[in-house]
Amino acid sequence: MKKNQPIFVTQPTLPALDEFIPYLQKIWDNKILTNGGPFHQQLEAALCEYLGVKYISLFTNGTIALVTALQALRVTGEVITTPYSFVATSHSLLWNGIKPVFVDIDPKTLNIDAAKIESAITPQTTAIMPVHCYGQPCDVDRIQKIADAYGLKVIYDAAHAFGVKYNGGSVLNYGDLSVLSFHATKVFNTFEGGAIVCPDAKTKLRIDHLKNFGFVDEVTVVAPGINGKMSEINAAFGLLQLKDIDTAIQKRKSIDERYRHGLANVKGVHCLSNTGEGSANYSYFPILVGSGYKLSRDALYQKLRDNNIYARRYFYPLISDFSMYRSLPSAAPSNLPMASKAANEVICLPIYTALENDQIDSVIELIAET
Ligand code: T4K
Repeated sequence: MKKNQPIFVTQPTLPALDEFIPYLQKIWDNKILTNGGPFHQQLEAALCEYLGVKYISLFTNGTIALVTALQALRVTGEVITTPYSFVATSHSLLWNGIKPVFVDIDPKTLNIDAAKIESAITPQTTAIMPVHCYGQPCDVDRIQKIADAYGLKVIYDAAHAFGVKYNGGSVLNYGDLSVLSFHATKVFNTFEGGAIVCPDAKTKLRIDHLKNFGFVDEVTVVAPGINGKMSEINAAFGLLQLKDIDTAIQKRKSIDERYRHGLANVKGVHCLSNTGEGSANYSYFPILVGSGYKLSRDALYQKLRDNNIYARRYFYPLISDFSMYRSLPSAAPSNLPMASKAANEVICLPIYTALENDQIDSVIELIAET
């Protein structure tokens, strides 16, 4: 192990620098830097094929993609969502003048509890925004049934769900739209980046207009769009990354297995179960530190830090605990007991392709030692 080197919760997978040079050379040669250039188009096509989805629109990041997805479907009023996520999920609602309504999570998957959605629906509800947290698929069939029964849109925050399968197909094909993040900390990254996955050409066209200020042609603007375009340099990096994505996911799988094996007998530590073989992307390795463990969650978090291991408490605090959400009736901790418990128990352990076995073992040893 590289001594005294900090171990972060994640680190981007970077291809060899000289492999990127030919891509840069092409950008320099043709001088198209952004606005839907050739690499942008190639990456959209390559991702549709790799992910098994019909249409994809690339974005500058996942947050602008979420904001635009809501615009694309003209969502207003109230949207039912989870408090157990990164703030960008709910922030995208506030940026659209929409009121988030928080629903508690399922303690097994830490995703929105589909059984609790119906009782949160009001005449103002127009959509549901669930999150495939850590890449675990939501209860997509049940959520769709509820949406159909009440005429609601479903926009999945699929920031963690790159390449995740459900029932043999991409989980990104569920709901009206799915939104990906390609941030540096994600399984597949373009430095910064994101995308909206959509089922038909008409919706893609609307999304493409919205991410380009609403321009349809040189003189026609059809909507108050935003600048959400991915640049050529990010798209080129994505194309290069995609070549090795399967190897990267396999490496993550082996880290996941090593942690599970090493932590199996540690009292009070629970590893979340993965969904069926071949469907996970191993984007995070969350553990829940329960009352049966010898230290509090925060004491363990600090102990890891003291040993140069920068694990993270994703997702603590809950979104509903931040000042801009706290006064919403649905943000009351009594409405969100399972989410509150998870937020108080979770630690995401380091997982990334360059992590070495002795580094994983040192994390396990620190957690397991008595
Ligand atoms: N929805 C969900 C469910 C999300 O999780 C996210 C983003 C979004 C929507 C929004 O998507 P984007 O707009 O971001 O595309 C990170 C990421 O910034 C964020 O993308 C991610 N979720 C969130 C869960 O984590 P921080 O503030 O915790 O990241 P940071 O900078 O502390 O990085 C964590 C560790 O990663 C560092 O300790 C070291 C390592 N790192 C980080 C960066 C940025 C690197 O090694 N290299 C790097 O370039 O938010």
